[in-house]
Amino acid sequence: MSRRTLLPERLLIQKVRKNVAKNNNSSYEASSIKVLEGLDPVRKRPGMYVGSTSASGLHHLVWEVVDNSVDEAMAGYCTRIKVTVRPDNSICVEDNGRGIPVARHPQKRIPTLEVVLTVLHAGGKFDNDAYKVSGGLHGVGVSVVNALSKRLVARVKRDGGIYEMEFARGKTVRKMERVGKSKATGTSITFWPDDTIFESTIYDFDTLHDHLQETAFLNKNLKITLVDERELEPRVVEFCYSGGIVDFVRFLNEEKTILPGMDRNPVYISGSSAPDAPPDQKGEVEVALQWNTSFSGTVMSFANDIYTDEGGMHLEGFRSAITKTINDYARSHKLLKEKEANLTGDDIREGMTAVISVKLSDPQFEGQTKAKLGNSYMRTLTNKVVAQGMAEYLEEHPNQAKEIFKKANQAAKGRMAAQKARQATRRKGLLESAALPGKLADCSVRDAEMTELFIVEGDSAGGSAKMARDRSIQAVLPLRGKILNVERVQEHRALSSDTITSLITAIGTGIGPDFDIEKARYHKIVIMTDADVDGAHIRILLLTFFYRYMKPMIDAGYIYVAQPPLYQLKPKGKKNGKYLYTDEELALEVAKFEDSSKYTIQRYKGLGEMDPEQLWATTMEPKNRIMLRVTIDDAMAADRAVANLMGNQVEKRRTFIQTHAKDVRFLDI
Ligand code: 0RA
Repeated sequence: MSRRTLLPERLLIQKVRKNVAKNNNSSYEASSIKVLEGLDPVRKRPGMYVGSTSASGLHHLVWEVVDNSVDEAMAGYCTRIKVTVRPDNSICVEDNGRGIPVARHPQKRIPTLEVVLTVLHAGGKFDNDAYKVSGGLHGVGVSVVNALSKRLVARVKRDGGIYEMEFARGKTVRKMERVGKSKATGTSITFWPDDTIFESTIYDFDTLHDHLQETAFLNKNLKITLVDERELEPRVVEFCYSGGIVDFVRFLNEEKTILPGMDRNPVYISGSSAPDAPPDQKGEVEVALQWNTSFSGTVMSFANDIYTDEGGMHLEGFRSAITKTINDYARSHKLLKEKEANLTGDDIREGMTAVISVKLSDPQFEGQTKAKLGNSYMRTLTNKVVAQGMAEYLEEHPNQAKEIFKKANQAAKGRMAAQKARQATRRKGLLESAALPGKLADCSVRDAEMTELFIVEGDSAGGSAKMARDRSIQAVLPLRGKILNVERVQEHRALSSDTITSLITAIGTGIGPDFDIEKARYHKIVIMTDADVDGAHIRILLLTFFYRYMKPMIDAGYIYVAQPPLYQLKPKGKKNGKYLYTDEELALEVAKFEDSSKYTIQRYKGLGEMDPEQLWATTMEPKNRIMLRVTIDDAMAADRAVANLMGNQVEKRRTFIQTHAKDVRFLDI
């Protein structure tokens, strides 16, 4: 998810982490909170503070408030966080931390609670030795949430009392008052996102679920509850992981088969900088990893709980340590013969699931989406900690070490076979656009930005699509039969499949080390399959193919799913009917008639049942059609979905496809 831009300070409380709390005995006091600016800039340029005014920005409000509670947990004062979605789409975040201070702020002469919520960049001591998150939208402060909410109610239990205060669009509308007594402490923030700012103010359960679960994995023993009260029967989920990232790795591997002979428990390694390291070189490293039998790897890295989608120094250090220790072990134990080449990092990471979580005082986030950790000393530290921990693990677990080596060695063989296959196919020109597949009905325009490739199932649908299309900008590639499940075969096998090679050739980018998005022959690749279970299956296989071999195409937003209508409803005596795309739409339309003698319904089982004019008008004509853009928003969810669908657990796959065949949400669109 690209959700960060560089912001100078963490506002409310900086990301204070365990190591930090130790060095920093003085607690926050009202007087240490510095006042910088008012909230107008936030309402003027919300995108600068929460990334966007679309769904991602809307959800960001929740992450912001939750982050503050998590900070309380990290500082050792909070054990529970509860997030509730109310029926009116307001959000309530409650914690049992110390509570935001309510004492009068010495400079502002108003309650600190009010300062914290109405003043931008009012945070705890970011002016001296505090550890902070210097990048990201993370840590912009609850005042930003206040500014972007049409209403916000803060409730604090502290100093023996319960205090309440209310705001509207960042302005105080009810002064802080003591409304009761309590021996407990904690903060609850309820906010109603401003619908004049956000495109939509409807929260998505799955997005909240996945993010909060991830937060719980990264904060061992922290109990996070999510309650969705928008349905008749509230949905309640609770996350609390005593194993932290070890549980995270277990979870990521849940649908997969652990490498036989391996321990059920993931490998866990942790360490930190020397006690006498200078403050700007301090850090903590934690990793958990485990191998499964699949042919792809998943490595997720975090810095101060922020997902570093673009990797960075910690990831580099991790990778080189794993590659080196496994090669060293294989050499010294004669698993690798003298003449044999080293295993590559890719070989070793095939089937490896890993979570890396580092904590550091002053993280620098770089890269296109500010999701790449830039502090170079974290490479050295991560490398050192992981190399030492992994070497120890291998020495202590010789059987497991052998299994890991065997898996990587097979990957190496597969890689060499794939290289040969690629060379052979290249020699034959199979993946080059010069030899476009015979079945491809190409378009005449050559400017990729304007053109579209429709991938359809079978020759009959292919025939209709070819007749229906605008041949200047729309190309059609019919695929015969099922496409190979690329999750379950190695690349050289995939390259021996005609269907796969014709896809690669038609698209023009190549794959693997040869992949080049600049060579894409179309900027819209549209998967157009029948609206039945077979069609859903083919769509999922194609998505897996794109996910595994052409992920940048998904990231670039080039992959789409066409939405052909399911029904046509014709009122009696009328020539033209209405196309309907879902069962719900059909039910709504049918309800408008007195009885069933007043209309007829035609159900389209496949694209082949539509005549070309209908197919054009409903599904292919740019100005009328509905297409869904495929995006991978969340690496964790995507990987699990693909594993669920494509892994080797046939039963699970069948039920998943049956329940989700028509559910577009799982596509993460
Ligand atoms: C400033 C200072 C202190 C705590 C907090 C803010 C605080 C903020 C939030 C936001 C959500 N939950 C929160 N819990 C605490 C420290 C106060 C002290 O020293 O007692």
